[in-house]
Amino acid sequence: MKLLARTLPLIIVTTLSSHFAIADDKLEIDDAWIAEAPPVSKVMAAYMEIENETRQDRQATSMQCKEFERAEFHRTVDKDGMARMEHQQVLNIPANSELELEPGGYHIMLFNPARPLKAGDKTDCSMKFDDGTTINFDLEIRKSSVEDHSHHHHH
Ligand SMILES: [Cu+2]
Repeated sequence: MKLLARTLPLIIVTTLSSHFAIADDKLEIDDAWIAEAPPVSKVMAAYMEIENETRQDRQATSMQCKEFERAEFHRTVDKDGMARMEHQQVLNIPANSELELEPGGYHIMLFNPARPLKAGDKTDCSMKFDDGTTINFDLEIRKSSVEDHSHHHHH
């Protein structure tokens, strides 16, 4: 007598995808604020942390605020002892890292406020990214603890 051995088809259910929950893959903006400026100021500087918790490099491509005509990405660089601002087309935030916008480094330049903004005020803003993500957030006006004269010579 012969026993017929049969191999049952092995069904492998792939559950790999559940290890990469979309909920943890995200971009975030924290601690967003504008340094208070004299009421006559046409230009204000904004700072924040942009966190990229995704596994891909991201670029912030544009920003808009309700009470400002336009926003630009800037970086303050030291050239021959002089603080100068360079306009940046985009802000790069590498995968699994964060970009800190702070006085003396990367910042957002906000032009032509619709009204004088003072410490404690807030304005609605949104930032767009290269993958199509838009993040809405509040910018809070705060008294700046850091002397930053670099914006006085803005053209
Ligand atoms: Cu600037």
